[in-house]
Amino acid sequence: MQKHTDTVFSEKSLGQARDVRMLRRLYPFIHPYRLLLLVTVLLMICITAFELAIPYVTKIAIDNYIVPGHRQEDRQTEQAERYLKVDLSDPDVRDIVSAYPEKFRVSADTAKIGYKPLSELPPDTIARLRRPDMTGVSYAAVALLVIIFLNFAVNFIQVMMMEYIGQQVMHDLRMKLFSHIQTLCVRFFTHNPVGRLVTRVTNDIQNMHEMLTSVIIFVMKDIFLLAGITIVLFSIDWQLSLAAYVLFPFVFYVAAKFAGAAREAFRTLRIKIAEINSHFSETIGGMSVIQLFRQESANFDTFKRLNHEYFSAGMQQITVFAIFMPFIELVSSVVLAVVIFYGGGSLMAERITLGTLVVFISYLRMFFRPIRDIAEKYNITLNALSSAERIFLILGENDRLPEPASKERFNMPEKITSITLDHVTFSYVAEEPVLKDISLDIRGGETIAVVGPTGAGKTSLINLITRFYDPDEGAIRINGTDIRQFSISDVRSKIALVMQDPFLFSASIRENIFPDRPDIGEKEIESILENANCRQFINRLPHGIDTRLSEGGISLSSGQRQLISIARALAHDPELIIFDEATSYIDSETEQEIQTALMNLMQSRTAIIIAHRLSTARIADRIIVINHGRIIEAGTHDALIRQNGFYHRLYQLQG
Ligand code: TTP
Ligand code: MG
Repeated sequence: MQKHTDTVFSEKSLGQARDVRMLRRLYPFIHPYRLLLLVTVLLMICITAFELAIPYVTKIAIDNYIVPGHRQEDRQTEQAERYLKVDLSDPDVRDIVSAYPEKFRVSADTAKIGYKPLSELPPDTIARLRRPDMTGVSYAAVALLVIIFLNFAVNFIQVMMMEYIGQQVMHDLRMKLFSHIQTLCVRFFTHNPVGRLVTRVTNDIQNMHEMLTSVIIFVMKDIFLLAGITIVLFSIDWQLSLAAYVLFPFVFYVAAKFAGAAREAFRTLRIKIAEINSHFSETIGGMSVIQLFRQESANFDTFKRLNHEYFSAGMQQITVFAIFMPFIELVSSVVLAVVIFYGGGSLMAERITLGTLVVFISYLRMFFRPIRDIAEKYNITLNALSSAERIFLILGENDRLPEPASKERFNMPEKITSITLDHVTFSYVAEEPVLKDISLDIRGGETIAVVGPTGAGKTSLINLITRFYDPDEGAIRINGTDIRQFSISDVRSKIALVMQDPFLFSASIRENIFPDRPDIGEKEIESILENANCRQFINRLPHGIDTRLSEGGISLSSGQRQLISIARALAHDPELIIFDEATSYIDSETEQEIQTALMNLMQSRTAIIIAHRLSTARIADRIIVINHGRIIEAGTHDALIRQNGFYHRLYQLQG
């Protein structure tokens, strides 16, 4: 039998998230929404186009209407001077032109006037001459408004769709994770603390959601935007673009360095918070021990150290960002300065238009925003990737007991006639067997008591019969068939287990006793409660059987919890009863109640009773004494007493 390797999902073993592979594993969850996702990507391309259009419309407004330049035509005659061209088909314009003949140069159906003579005209005349430009500017303004409105609308739709996809994917992932965790075997849960698993299903999924909705799609948008800006700038003026982009290799170099440092800082932070978490949950779990042994201040010192380390790690991370952000700010200013210097020169040399300079400045401002954002998103991404890694580690976890293939599966017999343990050896940890070569035959209807000192392996024996674990060697047979050849669920359907420390759910007592029988009649309930000796104390509770138990059934004593657990077993009506007696102190009255309830439960059933009190053991047909994982004595109470061995000594000790 192979030994399972212990799978412990600690923080330290993680780290270099294999980013791309992680996304590939996420893909099956995105797959059902791929069409929707495609639409959001298309919408995002629209949004990018709108954002790119805004400065471009400004450029058109400036170059065509606000500062229209017609100068080449007059180059040969005089030094370069800018002219306004007016249309003579407009009668008002014709009147103005004839009023100032010395200022205009008329040719065919247009007239030109230099900006200098134009500025000497009365304002209302200027306004009249420039009316077509004014109209153009209005069109540009309307176009801008339309673009902005469309951008807003498309943005809204895109965000809604993206969020929808994100929520859906996380919803599915959470379901998958939950149902997967439910199938894992008990061994897995002894290795993985509750807190950690809870974090997987809640926090880690949330982290991935953030990445999905705010990173992937926005990073795509950023990339589109950066590419779009680059293309537009180079097509407008490649020389000025070159000047603007000269610093970029350097920016990318620094960004890569930053990424490395940020990842390192992030990893440390992650480890530290995990340490704080586990320390905290341990403190809460062991609060009574800590308080009893007055360990508060020592415990606090440990926390103080961890907290301080976390603080330092946080500061380190902040420092990395605090350097990167202003650095990008600085570079963007330098690039702007270069553009203003070089572009300003080009403008004065009339190599480029004012609109071109303005559009360069606006685009470059837009250009640096995504770069700065990418830094922020990098953080979210790192977070999400390590969350994803841990989620997929659990999803990849297959620590289950093997189930027989349906073809080879045996049908569970209606009646249990025998339970056989055949040379069973078992260990939780390799090379440290807790059960050694146990052989035992239990006939149907027989009551067996198992006694032995603490740690002898009694509970472990039960763990094998209920198939929480499989033996390393040997076999357990029901009616001669290895229980590994039945389906686990079939085996368990025949068994009721009253645990040493019964777990009750935070639901009403009714739901705890009859979890799968909501339509059970009052009469049957009465008889089960009566047989389980629960009637009395349940009647004393504020809402009787409908009293809700707080989490873990803390509001009941351990004796009462065992009684409820016996009622649960009775309601289940099993073939085989396994009863693990509570080790905690129970007053003799409750003990008596439990014992009679147990007798009722065992009637005409096969029963294995782990007895800590020899008075309980006495009710059995046969007593098995276990010590250090071996059966050392077996027989009836009287026979064992006569044998004068281990059992006899136990008996004397308990007086
Ligand atoms: P148990 O089988 O729990 O011993 P027990 O039930 O006889 O003891 P008690 O009377 O106190 O209830 O444990 C046997 C050994 O197996 C012991 O060394 C602890 C170890 N063990 C594990 O390692 N993992 C487990 O999940 C259990 C139940 C026990
Ligand atoms: Mg035990």
